[in-house]
Amino acid sequence: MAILFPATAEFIGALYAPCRFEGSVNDLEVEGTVPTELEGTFIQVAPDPAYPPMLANDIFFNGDGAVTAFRFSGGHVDFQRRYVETDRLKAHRAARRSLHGIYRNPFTDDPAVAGASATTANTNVIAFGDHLLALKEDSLPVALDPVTLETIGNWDFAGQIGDGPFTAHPKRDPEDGSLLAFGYEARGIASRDIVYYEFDAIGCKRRETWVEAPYAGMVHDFAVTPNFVIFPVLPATADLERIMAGGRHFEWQAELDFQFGIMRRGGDGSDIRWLKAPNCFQAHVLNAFETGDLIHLDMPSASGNVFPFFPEANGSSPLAHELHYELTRWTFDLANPGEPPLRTTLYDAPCEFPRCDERVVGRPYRHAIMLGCNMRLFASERMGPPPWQFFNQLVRLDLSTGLAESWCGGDAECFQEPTFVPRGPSAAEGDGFILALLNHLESATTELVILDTRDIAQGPVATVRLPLRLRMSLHGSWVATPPFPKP
Ligand code: V55
Ligand code: FE
Repeated sequence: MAILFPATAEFIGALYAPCRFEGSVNDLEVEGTVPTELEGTFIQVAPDPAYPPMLANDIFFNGDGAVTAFRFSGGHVDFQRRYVETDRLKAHRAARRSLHGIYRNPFTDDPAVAGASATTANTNVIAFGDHLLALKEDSLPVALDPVTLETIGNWDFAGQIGDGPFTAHPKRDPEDGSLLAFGYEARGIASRDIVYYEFDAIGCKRRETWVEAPYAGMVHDFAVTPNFVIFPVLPATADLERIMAGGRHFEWQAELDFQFGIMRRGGDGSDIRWLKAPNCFQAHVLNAFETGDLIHLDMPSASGNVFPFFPEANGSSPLAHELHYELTRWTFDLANPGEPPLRTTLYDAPCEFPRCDERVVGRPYRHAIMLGCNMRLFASERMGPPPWQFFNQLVRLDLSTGLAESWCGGDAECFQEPTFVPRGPSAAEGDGFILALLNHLESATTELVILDTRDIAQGPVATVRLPLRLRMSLHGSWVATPPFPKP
């Protein structure tokens, strides 16, 4: 019996063919010189389906989480990759096949896994307390051993939170190391409930606040400032009847406003205020900050749906080139609560995977890094149209001047999310290094490039070669040594 992944766009090519490798490779090849300031681990996670889909096809967001760690020491880099052994993956391995149907629809799953945790743990991985936490927004985090990457299990913060959803984009408060997070659809599939959590630096829950969103839209990321949190609710909505009938979890609503929920961190949630913006697509938060009565929120935005796998009810979704993309600043005036947010453009070109220096989360700040896409730099005459989620530019934007510097990875290459590492504990904001995986579409190889923020246009100061290709991933972070030793 043949056992094959489908030859659909979701499973082929240098970005999307499953990788499925687990293991380690010590002392990777290095071109150039790895800065010795880099002492620590770059961790990230990719959706990487371990088994062909149970149904005919599947979307990128539904793959099993595979965590990669690059351990840096003394100019050397070791590589380690391991699947998160979720309850879902364990069940698939026992059956030697997938038992789950479509994305976040338990009504399409094999009855053998009914009621079990279905997390794929595939969206982000962070260090918190004694563990790494692999995150998927519909489920609890999954705790991993930081040294071996072995899976410990679903993580409810030692019983302090219920078995519910938990965002893949929690924030660390740079002031005290506390972890701020939330879950949406928090009282069941398609519910409008959002739960907000704060944990202190050692994981003791200090707040749990419940609010209701105006509609059951996706809330992929959020923003925090010293006094407020903001929930951006996307007009991609869940509907229980549709899901129970075996339909998609999310459907794009082209007539629905985008909504921002602004809530005081210290309150009971009753002060939450919902502000509308015209229909648009925004998933990731670069940063947010307060100045007096104003709150500023910076997010890449697109003029319409960028998730073709969550189309409108009639099945349609715009083509990528039909949309306008930019980095947007939304300014909310707390002194004029009736006013719609003021919209300004910070960078007028396609951009995604925005990151700031994590030491300025929630504070006034100056530097952004992100991925861009410039199709004039892409060899479409050789390559044809690029695959979904294609980024050939690394961009560093100075928000104080509006000036952007960039480096293009090549005429047929795609970056994965960049991560910023400060040059040292007392480095100025944004001064340090950028780490990013770079996939070469023609040779189907992957490298880890390291750029110096003082001159990114010159290209990498070091290129770390890998003896295997890595699948397109989502998010990750830098964990400085100490705390985690080398295996
Ligand atoms: C996103 C990714 C997800 C998901 C929901 O990028 C939203 C947005 C990788 O999974 O489940
Ligand atoms: Fe994300």
